Amino acid sequence: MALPDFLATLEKLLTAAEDAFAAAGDAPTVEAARIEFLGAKSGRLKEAQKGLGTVDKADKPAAGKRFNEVKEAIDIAFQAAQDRLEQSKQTGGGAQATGPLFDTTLPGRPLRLGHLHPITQTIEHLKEIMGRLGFSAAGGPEIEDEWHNFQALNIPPAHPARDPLENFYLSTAGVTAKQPGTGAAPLLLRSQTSTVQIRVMEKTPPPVRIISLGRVYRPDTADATHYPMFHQIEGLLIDRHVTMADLKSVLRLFARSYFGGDVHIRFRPSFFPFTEPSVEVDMSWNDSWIEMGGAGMVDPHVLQAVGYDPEEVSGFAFGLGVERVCARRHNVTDIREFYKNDVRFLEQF
Ligand code: FA5
Repeated sequence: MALPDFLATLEKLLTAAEDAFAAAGDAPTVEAARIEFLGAKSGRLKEAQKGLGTVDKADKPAAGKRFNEVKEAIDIAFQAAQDRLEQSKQTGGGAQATGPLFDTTLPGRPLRLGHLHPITQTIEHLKEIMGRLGFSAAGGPEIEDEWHNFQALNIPPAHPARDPLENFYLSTAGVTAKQPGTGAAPLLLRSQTSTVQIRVMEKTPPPVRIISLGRVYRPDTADATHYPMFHQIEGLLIDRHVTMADLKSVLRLFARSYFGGDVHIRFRPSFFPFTEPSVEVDMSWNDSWIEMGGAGMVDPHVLQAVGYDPEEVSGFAFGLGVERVCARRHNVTDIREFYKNDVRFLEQF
């Protein structure tokens, strides 16, 4: 068969099939049209396919392509007829109408209201408590440079805390993460909110009395008390004649306000490069002790790094884990629960 004749046959077939499926108003008519055009044994499309075998070899690709297009178009027309029937059945337009699907007499469904995440609620609560003690909130970036995350905090280049395995260093355009201390200026996701101490002191002359609450990042394996992204509350007070007694008083007041009167607080000797002396802060509530964070008197090297005179002023700083504080208060035994996004857990707060 010549190509033009074959193509003309296909066009006629397509028009007839589309008309038949468009006109079919019920299931038996659609089925009859399906058998007529798409029937596997003697459907008209099958017949047309036989003609394809008689087209000249050189014209076969063009003929085959159009055949496939026509086949697809007829399939679509059939599918559209079926969908139309199904829809009319559901909206009551068809033979098997069962009444309106939407019952306007039913009461409305109540909207579910969300609420703040427990960690956000805790952050707001901690800000409010510390605000009453005269601390105002300050912030800093989560992507930090080594000066604010380490150097100004008296953590020298060779210090193990700067190890790439202990931090999330970033590689950005123009700044390459390199082995710390090799002269490049890498950026990293801040590993502690103590960075904000530096940023505030660089800009503000003493006295300073701030807290900073925010996200920090460490490549820690997640377990019941660790998560690679967590939140810290940092406190910093710089003034004349500040002592460890002030630190302990503030932390005790803070703990009492957050947990209630029956909380106990204890300091264990510790080490942080940016405080001297340094302590770990544990809190006990409902008979068990838990490490909440670190604290200490700001090291004179840090005061010097931001241009303060250590002979004139002194101060204390502390950094507590927000997830741990929140978990302790609400008897959550695994901080990973905060980040599973399980509504059954979250809606309890
Ligand atoms: C620090 O981060 C110091 N910057 C704290 C500090 C501030 C000391 C000011 C002195 C002066 P540390 O690494 O211990 O310290 O972390 C503080 C607290 O953060 C921990 O006690 C714990 O409550 C919490 N924390 C640490 N790592 C994780 C983690 N992976 N997941 C959840 N909480 C964590």
